[in-house]
Amino acid sequence: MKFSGSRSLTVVSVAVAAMVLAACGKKEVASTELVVKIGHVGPVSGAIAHLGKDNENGARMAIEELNAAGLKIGDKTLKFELLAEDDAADPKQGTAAAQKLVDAKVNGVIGHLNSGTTIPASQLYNTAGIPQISPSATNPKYTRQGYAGAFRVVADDVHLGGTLGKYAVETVKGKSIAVIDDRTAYGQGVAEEFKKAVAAAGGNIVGHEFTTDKASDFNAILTTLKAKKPDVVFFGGMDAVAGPMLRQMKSLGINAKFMGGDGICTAELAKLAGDAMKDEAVICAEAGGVEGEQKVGMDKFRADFKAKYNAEVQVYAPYVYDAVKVMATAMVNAGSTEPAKYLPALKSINYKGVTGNIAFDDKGDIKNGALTLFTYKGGERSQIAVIR
Ligand code: ABU
Repeated sequence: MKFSGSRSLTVVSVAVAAMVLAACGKKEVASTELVVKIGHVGPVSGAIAHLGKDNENGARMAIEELNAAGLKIGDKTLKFELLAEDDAADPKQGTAAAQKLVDAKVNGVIGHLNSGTTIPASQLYNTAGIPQISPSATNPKYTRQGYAGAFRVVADDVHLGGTLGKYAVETVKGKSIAVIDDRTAYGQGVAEEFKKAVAAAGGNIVGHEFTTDKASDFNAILTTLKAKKPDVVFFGGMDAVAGPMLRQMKSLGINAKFMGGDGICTAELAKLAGDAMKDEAVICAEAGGVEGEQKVGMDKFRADFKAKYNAEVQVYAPYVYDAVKVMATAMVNAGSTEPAKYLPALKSINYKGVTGNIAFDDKGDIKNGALTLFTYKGGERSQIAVIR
């Protein structure tokens, strides 16, 4: 683990020594800026570009606010710059994007969006000694590799799949439960955790079929599952696949409840599924959530985001926003933007964000992480419950 070395060349301390030659005489007014490079990576191209843009906009919003606030370390004003990269949700493109950020000597990284890109990229950031906060990758492996600089501000798939599996049996009263996953690090992982929880709750898995994150034709696997008469179908994957899958389930006359994790729990899912999404037929979970007084901050964030980008929050923009602010707060608390110096402050952060309180456990996972269960009514996400 390498968290040493000077960033005097890398954290570009720009001495903007403004030589103001006042008319009344030569007077030098020195103003200094410390440029802080924050990398962000998500898929802003491809099938889930709407989710990557959602995340990236969350980062932009935080960066603009930080710069407007004029944070200081000593006599230097922090000037945050966003270096935004596209990984197209592809692991190889993810590591290429990570290498670009390492080469640019960023002070920290927020991302990636997908577990399948976050996990391989984390190895590069760890070797380079660059702290990374994922706002949305939920595969547990990410924070279980022993990397001192890997953090996550959402709950993981053990929590997500486990809660949904129990809910499918105990609340939805599923008697014959089918599973489909897209074979990604996220989809496969959350599906396995779901199955474990179904079994622990005494439920019956009647079939498990597989697809990919690029597939659009599910007739063969859905026909196989239809023969097993499922009353619940759980999908481990993202909304871009879930939408067409729901349409094809309708065409085949499969009336099962459709469940999934945070990857399907988006504002976009209703549009992707069209008239195949009946009210309360889909149940999903976001890997975070706020209740009571904390909802005020989240509601304000959503309204501000909509006003700024003319778009609803998909899922994780608020978590990205908080992750950027958490990193900046750690820098200010440490009095340094050098990764090795602000890392201890990041580890011990206690930050009140729009997504709730953020503090990390020994692995870098959020402490006391929440989940929010949602269904859809009239094409809108509708909250069922926040669960801890
Ligand atoms: N957590 C769902 C989407 C991102 C991922 O973990 O792949």
